[in-house]
Amino acid sequence: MTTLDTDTIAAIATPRGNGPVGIVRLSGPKSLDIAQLLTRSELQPRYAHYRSFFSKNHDPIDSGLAIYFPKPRSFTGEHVVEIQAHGGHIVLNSLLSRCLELGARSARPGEFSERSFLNGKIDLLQAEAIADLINAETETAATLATASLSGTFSALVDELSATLTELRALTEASIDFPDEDIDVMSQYDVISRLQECLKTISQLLDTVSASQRKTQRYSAVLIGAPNAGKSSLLNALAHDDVAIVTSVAGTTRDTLKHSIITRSVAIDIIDTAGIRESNDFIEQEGVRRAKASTQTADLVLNVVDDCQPNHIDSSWLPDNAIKINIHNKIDLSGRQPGRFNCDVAQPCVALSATNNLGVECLIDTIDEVLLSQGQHQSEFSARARHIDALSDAHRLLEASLVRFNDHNAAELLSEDLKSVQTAIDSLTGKISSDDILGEIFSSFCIGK
Ligand SMILES: Nc1nc2c(ncn2[C@@H]2O[C@H](COP(=O)(O)OP(=O)(O)OP(=O)(O)O)[C@@H](O)[C@H]2O)c(=O)[nH]1
Ligand SMILES: [Mg+2]
Repeated sequence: MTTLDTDTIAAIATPRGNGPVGIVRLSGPKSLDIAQLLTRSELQPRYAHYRSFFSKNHDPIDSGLAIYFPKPRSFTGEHVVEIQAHGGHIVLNSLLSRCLELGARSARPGEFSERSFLNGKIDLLQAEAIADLINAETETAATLATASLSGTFSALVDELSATLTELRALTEASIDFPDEDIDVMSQYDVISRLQECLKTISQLLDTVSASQRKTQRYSAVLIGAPNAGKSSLLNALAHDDVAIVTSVAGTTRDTLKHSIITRSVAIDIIDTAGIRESNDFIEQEGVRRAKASTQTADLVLNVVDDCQPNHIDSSWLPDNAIKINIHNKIDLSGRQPGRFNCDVAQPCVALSATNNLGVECLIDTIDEVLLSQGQHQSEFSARARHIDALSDAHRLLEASLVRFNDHNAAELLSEDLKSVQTAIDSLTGKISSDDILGEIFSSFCIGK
């Protein structure tokens, strides 16, 4: 991977399938030539030309807009042309094939963003934010990705990196001029400022972890006695008839997963077999699977029939399980839909799955319970890679301060600070191996 890549790349930049408009994007030195041959006309910079697009045999493939963005003021920093045509896959594939015939090559997934990064148009955090914005499943995830894309996260990281550069320089100065009258380290408060950096990294770690929690996909498992209405509730949450519902106790055997999007989170809801003692081997296996699924779930939705609230023995639940108690069938019991206090530690929601009463309140409660897990404010989108890099930086800086305290050796501190800065700079990609870059960009979609 290199910034000197001189290939011209092309890809369909709009989703697969048929739509009113589709875009083929070109980037690289031959983009303009290719587009001019395709349109058999001259293209002015930044002007939307309405043109016909021609095949090798001079037959029109389609007509639409061609826009030329000369380098460096383009998304990739290279010459870019966007061809907007009708969005049928035959048309777009014909246009792409023609661009390839004229000298472009097919872009790899994420290659446009990769070039944008390599040409210094965006940093790695912003490149990742583009992928996060495209893949956002909730409004929260999209808002956080937009903040990252605008550079909020990058600015904090760059500020931290600049401070570390300054403190490294001061540490080096104290090694180079040991006999000077002034003690550089104490005159410039190097150690206390490094302690401030440690605090900043720790706060950033909290923010990033909170962001990751907000954008992760959660799982919630429905448990309860047979016939409590677990499968009916899954169907109500899914707005679809995904699970079999009957009045026979023990209907559900397999665990059944369905994904829903609440206002703020994407969540897999897992329906399970009703918990009871049984001699039926198949039902026993269902109960075993129901219990096992609570071990990895983020949330337990404990469903009881409000007419006969026989709570199951739940001593097997993980100690730290986060639980919402759901009283179902209130159309029969007469209880009002919504939150009520049956236990201060766990929210209780009264609802009727089959009459769709109180289900919205349950969704709000799920959001509230899952999102209240993080005390810290999230401001931008974050990935495991960011948490790893910040954790590394924190660990290394903490250790280097301890070492300096023990040995008072500026040489050692200077070396240590180099590693801290490498970890911090890996976030924005100032220092990144080709392997890491390859891994990040290959997870993007083609055409981005
Ligand atoms: N009146 C009323 N009936 C309900 C409600 N929810 C579920 N039921 C009925 O209760 C019975 C059992 O519902 P299910 O959703 O299959 O219960 P389950 O907990 O999945 O049962 P198992 O799969 O056997 O563990 C069915 O006859 C449903 O129609 C409700 O809110 N009101
Ligand atoms: Mg069921």
